[in-house]
Amino acid sequence: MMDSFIHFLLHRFFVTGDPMIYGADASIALASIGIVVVVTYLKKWKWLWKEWLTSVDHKKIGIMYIIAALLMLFRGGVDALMMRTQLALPNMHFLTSEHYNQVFTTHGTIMIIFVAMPFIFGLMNIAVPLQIGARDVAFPFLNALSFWLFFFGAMLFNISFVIGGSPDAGWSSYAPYAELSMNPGVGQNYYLVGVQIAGIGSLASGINFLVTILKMRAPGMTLFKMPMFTWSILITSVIIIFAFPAFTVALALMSIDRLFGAHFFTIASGGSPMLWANLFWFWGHPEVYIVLLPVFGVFSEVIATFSHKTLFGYAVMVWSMVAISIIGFVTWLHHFFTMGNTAEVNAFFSISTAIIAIPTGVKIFNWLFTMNKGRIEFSTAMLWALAFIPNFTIGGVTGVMLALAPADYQYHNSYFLVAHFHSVLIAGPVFGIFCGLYYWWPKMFGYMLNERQGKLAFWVFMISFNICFMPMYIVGLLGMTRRMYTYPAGMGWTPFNFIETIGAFGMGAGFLIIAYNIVWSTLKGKRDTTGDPWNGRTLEWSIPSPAPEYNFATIPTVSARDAFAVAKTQEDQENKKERQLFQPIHMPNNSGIPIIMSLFMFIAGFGLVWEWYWMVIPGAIGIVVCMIVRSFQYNDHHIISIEEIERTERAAGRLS
Ligand code: HEM
Ligand SMILES: [Cu+2]
Repeated sequence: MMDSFIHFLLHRFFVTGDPMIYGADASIALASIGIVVVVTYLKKWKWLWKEWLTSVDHKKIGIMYIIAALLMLFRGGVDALMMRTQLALPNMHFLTSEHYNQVFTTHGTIMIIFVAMPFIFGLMNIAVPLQIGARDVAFPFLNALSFWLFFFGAMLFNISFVIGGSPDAGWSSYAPYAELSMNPGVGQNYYLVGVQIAGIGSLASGINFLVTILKMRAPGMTLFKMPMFTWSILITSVIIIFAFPAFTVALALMSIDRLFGAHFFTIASGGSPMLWANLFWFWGHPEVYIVLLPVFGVFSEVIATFSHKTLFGYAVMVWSMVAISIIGFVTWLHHFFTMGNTAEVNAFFSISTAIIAIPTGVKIFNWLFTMNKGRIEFSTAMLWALAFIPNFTIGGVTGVMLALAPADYQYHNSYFLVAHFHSVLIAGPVFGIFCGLYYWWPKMFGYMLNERQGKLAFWVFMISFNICFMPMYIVGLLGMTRRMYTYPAGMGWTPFNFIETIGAFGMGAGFLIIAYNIVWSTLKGKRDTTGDPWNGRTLEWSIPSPAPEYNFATIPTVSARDAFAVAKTQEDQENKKERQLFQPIHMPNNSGIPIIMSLFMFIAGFGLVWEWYWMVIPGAIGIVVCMIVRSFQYNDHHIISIEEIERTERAAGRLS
């Protein structure tokens, strides 16, 4: 009994045998102990619980998303560097083939679902309510629940590499590779359950932000007076609501296959692996726009602000995003042109994919015209936005090349594809996220990130990005395929691979400079006392930095686009400094239920992964109990008095 238990622990439960895993075990243990010791020493547990872990404030939730995403970016980046080390030279023995499969799977999944998504959710949490003159999102409690579901989903996915083993069927998790017969063990279960839990949170966020933007705008802010970032989030929310259910269903069906012996995606008993491919990409392609449209919004704000001009072609920008979101739902099949569709079907999806380039190109011209004759200020945020344009265009053009179905038979699953999707995913979401971070950082924390360090990080990262990915296009055309753990010498690939690895480590260095910049600026950064460090155009810059709990002491009335830019010129003319009339403000109470309920989700999820139903049942009961408790909480608001508002506004220099 005891023997078999120990055997289970050493051979199935803990991942053993690899020195890198022991290193990871030790660093996870040390980091956890370190955090507990520091928080206990500083007596900060209560503060952490009351101010952060139970917060329903969109600004704090946004910050927590961004911290989590930065940590996940570190993990995904370490995965990337491990792959690039293995591929630097032919016949390397740094990773085994099994380990390499796990690393590209966790890298892809983490980068898309646990890095790009939470960064986007972070930025939208921080900026959208402030841009529309609201005091919070429509459903603050649900917003906290979304965050914690994302967080515990990510944790569940991440522990796989020390407990039980990582998934290894690729981020796209195709059947039959991902099915039980070919993929025994718990790794793939971690993918299915971890991503599912996070996905429920994402779907809830989509609903939350759709309602927030439709119902909570300040008086006078019609849809066509909204800032472009808010527009991008409105459209993204609609895409989330239509796309995520397909993924939810696909993950659930594959879980049923693996855990309960069904055959939805296996040929046995009449299942179909193509059903997985279709459901996955029906979510997966729109997902690309879910992480891309928001950064189009960020770039629009940043380019207008630092060109000191209003955005060129506002309505065209909006309609092109609407077009992208609709066409984005009829292109999914371009991910499997080579999997046996008829020529007619391939032709349809080839054309629809190429058509998407039109509205995207239109937006590029709008940004260029916005800068035309503008007084351009080369801040760090603006540099990221400027670099996005050429780098992203390269990804767009190579995407159109891949969209040509007959040609795709040549490029498909080669490094040309790997280079293409990193061109769009890095020059788009990653540049956009860094751009948004430098832009909104003062609004989030009340101090600026150092601009000199920021520019250094920008140049290091941007140049290294090109060193890393440009050779991949060539080596792909020379025949090197993706998901290949090693290659022989004499293929003509070695110099390209070596250069790519140098670029990858350069990108790692760029990221470390950003991390350094964050730490340095937290200690010594310039304070933003004005609330408007960039001479901003939208409402978030009209309130103090960081914004008070209630955001707006009085809800603004909006009469034009670029509401704050317009208000600033009028104030100058009339020079009015009249005393504002405050009203008491209702704000939602903090709640421990989102984090506790998500923890139960984690417990139930862990039980499902291991098929331990004695663990699933208490987890499920806990979830239901949380729901019942919540439904009896009638008094979930508190009131901020006029005196307190006056005190806060005076401290921020807004009242004399
Ligand atoms: C330092 C930056 C990065 C480097 C050096 C890098 C490198 C790589 C490499 C070497 C592969 C595996 C190629 C293969 O064997 O098939 C890969 C796959 C992938 N990467 Fe990255 N990557 C980086 C950043 C990103 C980012 C930011 C994203 C998304 C936002 C991303 C998404 C993906 C995806 C989805 C895959 C496919 C995984 C699969 O085949 O299942 N990567 N990356
Ligand atoms: Cu696609």
